[in-house]
Amino acid sequence: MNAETNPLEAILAGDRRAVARAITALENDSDSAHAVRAGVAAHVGRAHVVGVTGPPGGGKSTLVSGLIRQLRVRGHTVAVVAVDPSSPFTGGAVLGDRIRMGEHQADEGVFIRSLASRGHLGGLARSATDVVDVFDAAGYHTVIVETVGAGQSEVEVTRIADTRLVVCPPGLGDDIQAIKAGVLEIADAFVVSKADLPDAQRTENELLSMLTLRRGPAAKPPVLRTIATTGEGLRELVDWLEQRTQRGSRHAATEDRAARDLVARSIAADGYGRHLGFELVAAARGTATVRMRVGPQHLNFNGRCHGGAIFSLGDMALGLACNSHGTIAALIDGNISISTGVEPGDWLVAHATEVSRSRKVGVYRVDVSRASDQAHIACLSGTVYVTGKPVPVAAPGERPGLAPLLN
Ligand SMILES: Nc1nc2c(ncn2[C@@H]2O[C@H](COP(=O)(O)OP(=O)(O)O)[C@@H](O)[C@H]2O)c(=O)[nH]1
Ligand SMILES: [Mg+2]
Repeated sequence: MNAETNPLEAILAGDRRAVARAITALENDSDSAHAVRAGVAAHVGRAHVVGVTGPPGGGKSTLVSGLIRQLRVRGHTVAVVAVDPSSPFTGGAVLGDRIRMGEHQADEGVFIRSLASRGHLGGLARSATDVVDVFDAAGYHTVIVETVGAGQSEVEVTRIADTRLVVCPPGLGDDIQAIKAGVLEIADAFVVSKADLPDAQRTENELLSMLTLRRGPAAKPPVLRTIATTGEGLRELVDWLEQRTQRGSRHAATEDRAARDLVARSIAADGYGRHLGFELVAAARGTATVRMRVGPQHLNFNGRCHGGAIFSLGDMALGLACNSHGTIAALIDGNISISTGVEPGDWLVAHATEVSRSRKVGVYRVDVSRASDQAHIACLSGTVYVTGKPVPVAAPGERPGLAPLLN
Protein backbone atom coordinates (compact mmCIF):
# COMPACT_ATOMS: atom_id res chain seq x y z
CA MET A 1 0.00 0.00 0.00
CA ASN A 2 1.35 3.38 -0.95
CA ALA A 3 0.71 6.32 1.36
CA GLU A 4 1.37 8.76 -1.50
CA THR A 5 -1.39 7.45 -3.72
CA ASN A 6 -4.00 6.60 -1.12
CA PRO A 7 -3.47 8.38 2.17
CA LEU A 8 -6.82 7.35 3.66
CA GLU A 9 -6.23 3.64 3.04
CA ALA A 10 -2.81 4.03 4.65
CA ILE A 11 -4.29 5.74 7.73
CA LEU A 12 -6.95 3.05 8.09
CA ALA A 13 -4.22 0.42 7.86
CA GLY A 14 -2.44 2.12 10.75
CA ASP A 15 0.55 3.31 8.71
CA ARG A 16 2.51 5.53 11.10
CA ARG A 17 3.87 7.86 8.44
CA ALA A 18 0.43 8.42 6.96
CA VAL A 19 -0.98 9.09 10.44
CA ALA A 20 1.83 11.55 11.20
CA ARG A 21 1.31 13.34 7.90
CA ALA A 22 -2.44 13.60 8.48
CA ILE A 23 -1.88 15.11 11.92
CA THR A 24 0.56 17.66 10.56
CA ALA A 25 -2.01 18.64 7.93
CA LEU A 26 -4.62 19.11 10.66
CA GLU A 27 -2.25 21.10 12.87
CA ASN A 28 -1.32 23.45 10.06
CA ASP A 29 -4.88 23.51 8.79
CA SER A 30 -3.42 22.99 5.33
CA ASP A 31 -5.43 22.26 2.18
CA SER A 32 -5.44 18.53 2.81
CA ALA A 33 -6.83 18.96 6.35
CA HIS A 34 -10.38 18.95 5.06
CA ALA A 35 -9.79 15.77 3.10
CA VAL A 36 -8.38 14.11 6.22
CA ARG A 37 -11.41 15.09 8.30
CA ALA A 38 -13.86 13.97 5.66
CA GLY A 39 -11.95 10.75 5.03
CA VAL A 40 -11.70 9.48 8.58
CA ALA A 41 -15.21 10.60 9.60
CA ALA A 42 -16.81 7.34 8.53
CA HIS A 43 -14.24 5.22 10.40
CA VAL A 44 -14.42 6.50 13.97
CA GLY A 45 -16.11 5.26 17.13
CA ARG A 46 -14.08 2.16 17.97
CA ALA A 47 -11.40 3.63 20.21
CA HIS A 48 -11.86 4.25 23.90
CA VAL A 49 -10.97 7.94 24.25
CA VAL A 50 -9.75 8.74 27.75
CA GLY A 51 -9.32 12.38 28.79
CA VAL A 52 -6.81 13.12 31.54
CA THR A 53 -7.09 16.60 33.00
CA GLY A 54 -5.75 18.31 36.11
CA PRO A 55 -3.50 21.13 37.29
CA PRO A 56 -0.06 21.73 35.78
CA GLY A 57 2.60 19.62 37.49
CA GLY A 58 -0.11 17.36 38.93
CA GLY A 59 1.46 14.20 37.57
CA LYS A 60 -0.67 13.77 34.44
CA SER A 61 2.14 12.90 32.01
CA THR A 62 3.71 10.47 34.46
CA LEU A 63 0.32 8.87 34.95
CA VAL A 64 -0.28 8.64 31.20
CA SER A 65 3.08 6.98 30.77
CA GLY A 66 2.11 4.44 33.45
CA LEU A 67 -1.25 3.85 31.78
CA ILE A 68 0.48 3.17 28.46
CA ARG A 69 2.67 0.57 30.17
CA GLN A 70 -0.35 -1.22 31.70
CA LEU A 71 -2.37 -1.11 28.48
CA ARG A 72 0.57 -2.48 26.50
CA VAL A 73 0.97 -5.37 28.95
CA ARG A 74 -2.64 -6.23 28.11
CA GLY A 75 -1.88 -6.14 24.40
CA HIS A 76 -3.67 -2.90 23.57
CA THR A 77 -2.35 -0.24 21.21
CA VAL A 78 -2.31 3.30 22.61
CA ALA A 79 -2.18 6.78 21.09
CA VAL A 80 -1.67 9.95 23.12
CA VAL A 81 -2.55 13.54 22.29
CA ALA A 82 -0.89 15.94 24.74
CA VAL A 83 -2.54 19.36 24.69
CA ASP A 84 -1.03 22.21 26.63
CA PRO A 85 -2.85 25.46 25.95
CA SER A 86 -0.90 27.34 28.60
CA SER A 87 2.57 26.75 27.23
CA PRO A 88 3.38 30.50 27.27
CA PHE A 89 3.30 30.12 31.07
CA THR A 90 4.61 26.62 31.58
CA GLY A 91 7.05 26.97 28.66
CA GLY A 92 8.56 23.73 27.43
CA ALA A 93 5.98 21.48 29.07
CA VAL A 94 5.14 19.89 25.75
CA LEU A 95 8.73 18.96 25.13
CA GLY A 96 8.93 17.72 28.73
CA ASP A 97 6.04 15.39 27.98
CA ARG A 98 7.92 13.97 25.03
CA ILE A 99 10.98 13.25 27.10
CA ARG A 100 9.05 11.81 30.03
CA MET A 101 7.20 9.43 27.76
CA GLY A 102 10.42 8.65 25.92
CA GLU A 103 10.50 5.02 26.97
CA HIS A 104 7.53 4.36 24.66
CA GLN A 105 8.98 6.00 21.57
CA ALA A 106 10.48 2.78 20.22
CA ASP A 107 7.23 0.86 20.71
CA GLU A 108 5.30 0.37 17.44
CA GLY A 109 2.06 -0.01 19.38
CA VAL A 110 2.32 3.47 20.87
CA PHE A 111 1.94 6.82 19.12
CA ILE A 112 2.49 10.03 21.09
CA ARG A 113 1.81 13.45 19.68
CA SER A 114 2.01 16.85 21.39
CA LEU A 115 -0.06 19.68 20.02
CA ALA A 116 1.61 23.05 20.29
CA SER A 117 -0.45 25.98 21.42
CA ARG A 118 -1.24 28.93 19.23
CA GLY A 119 -2.95 30.65 22.13
CA HIS A 120 -6.45 29.91 20.87
CA LEU A 121 -7.79 27.20 23.07
CA GLY A 122 -10.95 26.83 20.99
CA GLY A 123 -8.94 26.14 17.84
CA LEU A 124 -6.52 23.91 19.67
CA ALA A 125 -9.31 21.79 21.05
CA ARG A 126 -10.74 21.51 17.58
CA SER A 127 -7.52 20.15 16.12
CA ALA A 128 -7.20 17.82 19.14
CA THR A 129 -10.64 16.42 18.31
CA ASP A 130 -9.56 15.85 14.72
CA VAL A 131 -6.31 14.19 15.79
CA VAL A 132 -8.26 11.86 18.10
CA ASP A 133 -10.41 10.90 15.12
CA VAL A 134 -7.33 10.07 13.04
CA PHE A 135 -5.97 7.80 15.79
CA ASP A 136 -9.40 6.22 16.18
CA ALA A 137 -9.64 5.54 12.44
CA ALA A 138 -6.09 4.16 12.45
CA GLY A 139 -7.30 1.49 14.86
CA TYR A 140 -5.71 2.45 18.17
CA HIS A 141 -7.49 0.64 21.00
CA THR A 142 -7.16 3.49 23.50
CA VAL A 143 -6.58 7.16 22.75
CA ILE A 144 -5.49 9.27 25.72
CA VAL A 145 -5.88 13.06 25.65
CA GLU A 146 -3.84 14.93 28.24
CA THR A 147 -4.99 18.51 28.89
CA VAL A 148 -4.15 21.05 31.55
CA GLY A 149 -7.19 21.68 33.72
CA ALA A 150 -7.50 25.42 33.50
CA GLY A 151 -10.94 26.85 33.00
CA GLN A 152 -12.27 26.16 29.53
CA SER A 153 -10.22 23.05 28.92
CA GLU A 154 -12.48 21.18 31.33
CA VAL A 155 -15.41 21.55 29.02
CA GLU A 156 -13.18 20.87 26.02
CA VAL A 157 -12.10 17.52 27.43
CA THR A 158 -15.76 16.66 27.94
CA ARG A 159 -16.24 17.16 24.26
CA ILE A 160 -13.28 15.08 23.22
CA ALA A 161 -13.37 12.05 25.54
CA ASP A 162 -15.57 9.05 26.30
CA THR A 163 -14.12 8.77 29.81
CA ARG A 164 -12.72 11.65 31.85
CA LEU A 165 -10.12 11.24 34.57
CA VAL A 166 -9.50 14.23 36.82
CA VAL A 167 -6.06 14.18 38.42
CA CYS A 168 -5.88 15.68 41.91
CA PRO A 169 -2.38 15.78 43.39
CA PRO A 170 -2.09 16.18 47.16
CA GLY A 171 -1.65 19.68 48.52
CA LEU A 172 -3.86 21.52 46.08
CA GLY A 173 -4.99 23.79 48.91
CA ASP A 174 -7.44 26.37 47.71
CA ASP A 175 -7.37 25.03 44.17
CA ILE A 176 -9.51 22.14 45.26
CA GLN A 177 -12.34 24.69 45.43
CA ALA A 178 -11.96 25.28 41.72
CA ILE A 179 -12.11 21.55 41.12
CA LYS A 180 -15.29 21.37 43.15
CA ALA A 181 -16.75 24.21 41.14
CA GLY A 182 -16.11 22.71 37.76
CA VAL A 183 -14.99 19.19 37.27
CA LEU A 184 -17.42 17.61 39.69
CA GLU A 185 -19.90 17.56 36.85
CA ILE A 186 -17.58 16.15 34.24
CA ALA A 187 -15.37 13.66 36.13
CA ASP A 188 -15.97 9.95 35.55
CA ALA A 189 -13.23 9.15 38.07
CA PHE A 190 -10.89 11.10 40.30
CA VAL A 191 -7.27 10.03 40.53
CA VAL A 192 -5.34 11.09 43.61
CA SER A 193 -1.91 11.21 42.01
CA LYS A 194 1.40 11.17 43.90
CA ALA A 195 -0.30 9.12 46.60
CA ASP A 196 3.10 8.61 48.22
CA LEU A 197 3.00 12.23 49.41
CA PRO A 198 1.85 12.90 52.99
CA ASP A 199 -1.23 14.95 52.08
CA ALA A 200 -2.72 12.24 49.85
CA GLN A 201 -5.16 10.95 52.46
CA ARG A 202 -6.48 14.44 53.08
CA THR A 203 -7.01 15.04 49.37
CA GLU A 204 -8.84 11.73 49.07
CA ASN A 205 -11.04 12.57 52.07
CA GLU A 206 -11.84 15.99 50.63
CA LEU A 207 -12.86 14.45 47.32
CA LEU A 208 -14.96 11.78 49.01
CA SER A 209 -16.77 14.29 51.20
CA MET A 210 -17.44 16.52 48.22
CA LEU A 211 -18.94 13.57 46.38
CA THR A 212 -21.18 12.76 49.35
CA LEU A 213 -22.63 16.25 49.02
CA ARG A 214 -23.40 15.73 45.39
CA ARG A 215 -27.06 15.49 44.64
CA GLY A 216 -28.83 13.80 41.79
CA PRO A 217 -29.15 10.26 40.53
CA ALA A 218 -25.93 10.10 38.49
CA ALA A 219 -23.45 7.40 39.52
CA LYS A 220 -20.78 8.74 41.86
CA PRO A 221 -17.34 8.71 40.29
CA PRO A 222 -14.78 6.55 42.12
CA VAL A 223 -11.69 8.03 43.77
CA LEU A 224 -8.57 6.03 42.89
CA ARG A 225 -5.04 6.48 44.24
CA THR A 226 -1.92 6.10 42.12
CA ILE A 227 1.81 6.42 42.54
CA ALA A 228 2.75 6.66 38.89
CA THR A 229 6.47 6.75 39.65
CA THR A 230 6.33 3.19 41.06
CA GLY A 231 3.27 1.93 39.17
CA GLU A 232 1.15 1.46 42.27
CA GLY A 233 -2.61 1.69 41.63
CA LEU A 234 -2.26 1.65 37.85
CA ARG A 235 -3.53 -1.90 37.45
CA GLU A 236 -6.69 -1.00 39.36
CA LEU A 237 -7.12 2.13 37.27
CA VAL A 238 -6.81 0.18 34.00
CA ASP A 239 -9.17 -2.51 35.37
CA TRP A 240 -11.67 0.25 35.96
CA LEU A 241 -11.12 1.70 32.46
CA GLU A 242 -11.57 -1.70 30.86
CA GLN A 243 -14.96 -2.34 32.41
CA ARG A 244 -16.33 0.92 31.01
CA THR A 245 -18.74 0.55 28.15
CA GLN A 246 -18.58 4.18 27.06
CA ARG A 247 -16.30 3.51 24.10
CA GLY A 248 -17.41 5.65 21.16
CA SER A 249 -19.98 7.52 23.23
CA ARG A 250 -18.51 10.86 22.23
CA HIS A 251 -20.12 10.28 18.86
CA ALA A 252 -23.51 9.32 20.22
CA ALA A 253 -24.84 12.78 20.86
CA THR A 254 -23.80 14.78 17.83
CA GLU A 255 -26.46 17.36 18.60
CA ASP A 256 -25.06 17.84 22.08
CA ARG A 257 -21.57 18.26 20.68
CA ALA A 258 -22.80 20.93 18.29
CA ALA A 259 -24.65 22.65 21.13
CA ARG A 260 -21.54 22.53 23.32
CA ASP A 261 -19.45 24.06 20.52
CA LEU A 262 -21.95 26.82 20.06
CA VAL A 263 -22.22 27.53 23.80
CA ALA A 264 -18.41 27.63 24.16
CA ARG A 265 -18.20 30.15 21.34
CA SER A 266 -21.12 32.17 22.72
CA ILE A 267 -19.64 32.61 26.20
CA ALA A 268 -16.27 33.50 24.68
CA ALA A 269 -17.99 36.28 22.71
CA ASP A 270 -19.89 37.59 25.74
CA GLY A 271 -18.22 40.79 26.95
CA TYR A 272 -20.37 41.12 30.06
CA GLY A 273 -19.78 37.54 31.14
CA ARG A 274 -16.07 37.93 30.60
CA HIS A 275 -16.08 41.13 32.64
CA LEU A 276 -17.68 39.28 35.57
CA GLY A 277 -15.33 36.29 35.24
CA PHE A 278 -17.87 33.66 34.19
CA GLU A 279 -16.46 30.30 33.08
CA LEU A 280 -18.23 27.56 31.20
CA VAL A 281 -18.27 24.17 32.92
CA ALA A 282 -20.54 22.05 30.75
CA ALA A 283 -23.23 22.34 28.11
CA ALA A 284 -25.54 20.27 25.95
CA ARG A 285 -28.73 21.03 24.05
CA GLY A 286 -31.03 23.03 26.35
CA THR A 287 -28.67 23.01 29.33
CA ALA A 288 -25.59 24.91 30.49
CA THR A 289 -23.46 25.10 33.64
CA VAL A 290 -21.46 28.25 34.39
CA ARG A 291 -19.31 29.15 37.39
CA MET A 292 -17.66 32.18 38.93
CA ARG A 293 -15.47 32.93 41.90
CA VAL A 294 -16.84 35.79 44.00
CA GLY A 295 -14.32 38.64 43.91
CA PRO A 296 -14.26 42.33 44.84
CA GLN A 297 -16.07 43.31 41.63
CA HIS A 298 -19.09 41.23 42.69
CA LEU A 299 -19.52 42.70 46.18
CA ASN A 300 -22.19 45.06 47.45
CA PHE A 301 -21.65 47.77 50.09
CA ASN A 302 -22.09 45.16 52.84
CA GLY A 303 -19.12 43.18 51.55
CA ARG A 304 -21.21 40.27 50.29
CA CYS A 305 -21.98 39.08 46.80
CA HIS A 306 -24.33 41.48 45.03
CA GLY A 307 -27.73 40.03 44.17
CA GLY A 308 -27.31 41.44 40.70
CA ALA A 309 -24.13 39.42 40.21
CA ILE A 310 -25.96 36.24 41.24
CA PHE A 311 -28.77 37.10 38.83
CA SER A 312 -26.22 37.77 36.09
CA LEU A 313 -24.57 34.39 36.63
CA GLY A 314 -27.95 32.65 36.52
CA ASP A 315 -28.99 34.66 33.49
CA MET A 316 -25.74 33.73 31.70
CA ALA A 317 -26.45 30.02 32.22
CA LEU A 318 -30.07 30.51 31.17
CA GLY A 319 -29.07 32.53 28.09
CA LEU A 320 -26.58 29.87 26.98
CA ALA A 321 -29.09 27.08 27.56
CA CYS A 322 -31.87 28.74 25.58
CA ASN A 323 -29.55 29.80 22.73
CA SER A 324 -27.88 26.39 22.54
CA HIS A 325 -30.42 25.28 19.92
CA GLY A 326 -28.84 27.74 17.48
CA THR A 327 -31.62 30.33 17.32
CA ILE A 328 -31.64 33.57 19.27
CA ALA A 329 -33.90 33.50 22.31
CA ALA A 330 -34.28 36.48 24.64
CA LEU A 331 -35.46 36.66 28.24
CA ILE A 332 -38.82 38.40 28.51
CA ASP A 333 -39.64 37.55 32.12
CA GLY A 334 -37.40 36.35 34.94
CA ASN A 335 -37.64 35.77 38.68
CA ILE A 336 -35.01 35.10 41.29
CA SER A 337 -35.19 33.90 44.89
CA ILE A 338 -32.00 34.11 46.93
CA SER A 339 -31.78 31.98 50.04
CA THR A 340 -28.28 32.57 51.42
CA GLY A 341 -25.66 35.29 51.36
CA VAL A 342 -22.35 34.61 49.63
CA GLU A 343 -18.87 35.59 50.82
CA PRO A 344 -15.88 36.70 48.77
CA GLY A 345 -13.79 33.74 47.62
CA ASP A 346 -16.77 31.39 47.26
CA TRP A 347 -17.26 29.61 43.96
CA LEU A 348 -20.82 29.72 42.64
CA VAL A 349 -22.14 27.27 40.08
CA ALA A 350 -25.27 27.97 38.02
CA HIS A 351 -26.95 25.07 36.28
CA ALA A 352 -29.69 25.89 33.76
CA THR A 353 -32.18 23.36 32.46
CA GLU A 354 -35.01 23.54 29.97
CA VAL A 355 -38.45 23.07 31.49
CA SER A 356 -40.37 23.41 28.24
CA ARG A 357 -39.88 24.84 24.78
CA SER A 358 -42.22 25.48 21.89
CA ARG A 359 -41.57 27.18 18.57
CA LYS A 360 -41.97 30.63 20.12
CA VAL A 361 -41.58 30.33 23.90
CA GLY A 362 -39.24 28.53 26.28
CA VAL A 363 -39.29 28.13 30.05
CA TYR A 364 -36.01 27.63 31.92
CA ARG A 365 -34.93 27.04 35.48
CA VAL A 366 -31.54 27.80 36.98
CA ASP A 367 -30.20 26.52 40.30
CA VAL A 368 -27.28 28.39 41.78
CA SER A 369 -25.26 26.57 44.43
CA ARG A 370 -22.06 27.15 46.39
CA ALA A 371 -19.31 24.73 45.37
CA SER A 372 -17.73 24.23 48.78
CA ASP A 373 -20.79 22.65 50.43
CA GLN A 374 -23.35 22.44 47.59
CA ALA A 375 -25.59 24.84 49.55
CA HIS A 376 -28.55 26.17 47.62
CA ILE A 377 -27.95 29.87 46.96
CA ALA A 378 -30.58 30.93 44.48
CA CYS A 379 -33.22 29.74 42.10
CA LEU A 380 -34.02 31.60 38.92
CA SER A 381 -36.84 30.93 36.51
CA GLY A 382 -37.33 32.63 33.21
CA THR A 383 -39.44 32.73 30.10
CA VAL A 384 -37.75 33.39 26.78
CA TYR A 385 -39.06 34.45 23.42
CA VAL A 386 -37.60 32.46 20.53
CA THR A 387 -36.90 34.72 17.56
CA GLY A 388 -36.00 32.10 14.99
CA LYS A 389 -32.94 34.10 13.87
CA PRO A 390 -29.63 32.23 13.95
CA VAL A 391 -27.22 32.91 16.82
CA PRO A 392 -24.49 34.99 15.11
CA VAL A 393 -21.58 32.96 16.52
CA ALA A 394 -23.15 29.88 14.90
CA ALA A 395 -22.21 30.92 11.36
CA PRO A 396 -21.40 27.63 9.59
CA GLY A 397 -17.75 26.92 8.92
CA GLU A 398 -16.65 29.78 11.12
CA ARG A 399 -13.60 29.34 13.29
CA PRO A 400 -14.34 29.50 17.03
CA GLY A 401 -13.83 32.90 18.59
CA LEU A 402 -11.10 33.58 21.10
CA ALA A 403 -11.94 31.36 24.03
CA PRO A 404 -10.72 33.07 27.18
CA LEU A 405 -7.52 31.52 28.47
CA LEU A 406 -8.43 31.18 32.09
CA ASN A 407 -6.07 30.93 35.07
N1 LIG B 1 6.20 11.81 44.49
C1 LIG B 1 5.65 11.63 43.29
N2 LIG B 1 5.96 12.50 42.30
C2 LIG B 1 5.37 12.31 41.10
C3 LIG B 1 4.45 11.24 40.87
N3 LIG B 1 4.01 11.35 39.59
C4 LIG B 1 4.64 12.41 39.05
N4 LIG B 1 5.47 13.00 39.95
C5 LIG B 1 6.34 14.16 39.72
O1 LIG B 1 5.57 15.35 39.58
C6 LIG B 1 6.18 16.21 38.62
C7 LIG B 1 5.19 16.61 37.56
O2 LIG B 1 4.80 15.46 36.85
P1 LIG B 1 4.15 15.51 35.38
O3 LIG B 1 3.72 14.12 35.07
O4 LIG B 1 5.03 16.20 34.42
O5 LIG B 1 2.89 16.44 35.64
P2 LIG B 1 1.88 17.13 34.59
O6 LIG B 1 2.31 18.55 34.41
O7 LIG B 1 0.55 17.07 35.26
O8 LIG B 1 1.92 16.35 33.33
C8 LIG B 1 7.38 15.47 38.08
O9 LIG B 1 8.54 15.92 38.72
C9 LIG B 1 7.09 14.02 38.42
O10 LIG B 1 8.26 13.27 38.60
C10 LIG B 1 4.17 10.34 41.95
O11 LIG B 1 3.41 9.38 41.84
N5 LIG B 1 4.79 10.60 43.14
MG1 LIG C 1 2.14 16.99 31.30
